[in-house]
Amino acid sequence: MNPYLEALQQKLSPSDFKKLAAIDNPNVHEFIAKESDLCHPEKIFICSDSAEDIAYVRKMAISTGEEKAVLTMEGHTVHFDGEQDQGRDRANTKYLIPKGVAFSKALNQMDRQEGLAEVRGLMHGIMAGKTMIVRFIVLGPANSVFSILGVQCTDSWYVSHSEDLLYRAGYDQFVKAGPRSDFLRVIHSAGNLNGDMVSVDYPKKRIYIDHMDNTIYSVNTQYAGNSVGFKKLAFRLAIRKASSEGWLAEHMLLMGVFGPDGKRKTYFAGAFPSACGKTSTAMLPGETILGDDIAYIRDINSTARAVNVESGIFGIIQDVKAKDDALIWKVLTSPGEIIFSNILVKDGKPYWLGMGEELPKEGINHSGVWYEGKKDENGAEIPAAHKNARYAVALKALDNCDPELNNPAGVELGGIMYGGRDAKAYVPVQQSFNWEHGIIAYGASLETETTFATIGKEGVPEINMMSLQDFISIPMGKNVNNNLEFGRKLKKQPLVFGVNYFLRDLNTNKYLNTPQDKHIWVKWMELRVHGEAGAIETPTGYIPKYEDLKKLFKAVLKRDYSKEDYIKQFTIRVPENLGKIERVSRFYQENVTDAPLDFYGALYMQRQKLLKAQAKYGDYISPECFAKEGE
Ligand code: SPV
Ligand code: MN
Repeated sequence: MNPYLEALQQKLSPSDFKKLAAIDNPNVHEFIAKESDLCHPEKIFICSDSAEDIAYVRKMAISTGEEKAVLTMEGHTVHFDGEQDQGRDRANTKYLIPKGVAFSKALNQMDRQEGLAEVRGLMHGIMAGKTMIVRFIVLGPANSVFSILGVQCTDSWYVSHSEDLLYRAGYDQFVKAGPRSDFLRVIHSAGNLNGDMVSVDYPKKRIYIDHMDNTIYSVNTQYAGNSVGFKKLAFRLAIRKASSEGWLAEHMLLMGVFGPDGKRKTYFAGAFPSACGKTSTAMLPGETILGDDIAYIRDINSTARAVNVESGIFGIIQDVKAKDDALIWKVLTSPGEIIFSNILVKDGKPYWLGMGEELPKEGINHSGVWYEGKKDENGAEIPAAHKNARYAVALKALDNCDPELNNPAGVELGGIMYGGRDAKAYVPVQQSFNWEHGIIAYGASLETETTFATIGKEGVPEINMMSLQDFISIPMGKNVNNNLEFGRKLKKQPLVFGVNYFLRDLNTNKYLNTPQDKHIWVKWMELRVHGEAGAIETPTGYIPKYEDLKKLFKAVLKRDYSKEDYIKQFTIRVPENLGKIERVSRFYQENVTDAPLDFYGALYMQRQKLLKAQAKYGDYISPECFAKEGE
């Protein structure tokens, strides 16, 4: 027996000891022993992913009160996070950087030794009297070139239960793998909890990423984006692994889109910052969903193939309505395993903002007993439910879950889309001139506004490179270059599209599209992949022809699409686009020392094209001007 296993024996029941000993990997035992030494749990529970162990995790989440079984529907529970713990915490999430290593300035970072001392100091003895739960997960389908193994130690039954809904079980994979060290490690503690089982030490919340040891530390937080280690935390480590091995780890949805015959299916990946339409795109009615958050993409036989890293959805519930979101509505209102978070509960029923029903005037929410008009400690009114209230559910609960979800070879990508909250510049959908142009002008130049998914002010415009800004763990220029290189090696490159669901009228400030319109854009992309729709060349990319969209609007949404709407939506706004290029260039010049030359070259080209068009047609150019040029 290795010394780590021996040291752990006293904290393990005989059956837990047996489960851990079956994993013939001293590196695993060492990690658990080290974290047990640090956190001093009273007991350690090893989850072997058996039905019995999984049921036990769920039972404990409820019996400890981390999840409340107050909802009438079978399988539904609710978890509440603290008022200061309702989103990903950018300020307290930092990379630990060894001395002498350079990292892009825009990335939150600190000295590794100092960070380790601080966070390990905060975690010292933090699990006294509690159980440390050990979970084994495989990211991506099992037995696949995509698979990455991960271990998490946590004292939260809620976190552990969430992982059952969101990830593929990995215990057997660890048993099979034998001794190896290339697995991701996460150590999490919710810290001190109040009577409602909510983390209270939020001033001491820390999420630190130590890539030297492939380890993530997360403490004094429960919000899943900060605590479910296999989500955005392991993602940061996967980005580094991908970078060193020549593949891509992306903040992307994966979906299947049917062709006009209803049979041909083409797969798309899509990068959107949080709360910018990623999940609702992946769930478009009549299409199939493979994933809504994180994808790994590899070059396999010179084609781009992708898998969903996860197997569930941690989705925003605000604005989910019976009429517009029939698929997920059905899941959320039927029996089955779901963890709701930060919603309002009244008489055993869940309520959320924008659900299309009148909300009760009182109930239980993240603030405890809630009543209309209740104020927080700063005097601000507490809404019935939090904007970032969510649900966790396994993908297999959805009727339109794609059958390839667990295919070890992934799916071949026909196209990739990038979209942010861009009120002013980009048209609703456009296709890049080529791979490089798409990666640079749509991906690396992605601009958006901050949303409620992260703690802090909403609506602040920012650059969010490939929607990865919060997660990127390698120098930013290197990331751009990795993407460029990845595509250059492919024989069959996915087409690259830019989408913008948030374009507003410059005069009235009203949105120019309805949320349903995104369905038309993806259907147009599908036709483009198969050469079945034309396009008009503009300075920023190829845009759709009116006639094609008109047909699609009629066929898919049963709506008439007016020429007037088309012209408003697809007018090229030269001053706004020049402004975008300027902001993007400035951001990269100030923050990114290693941006490839191609990056500035592509922006320069786009600027020249815009200036040339401006000289000829003025500031706001109807798509019809460009259509005529092409004739
Ligand atoms: C996001 O905010 O991008 C999410 C939710 O997908 S989480 O990262 O878990 O906060
Ligand atoms: Mn996300």
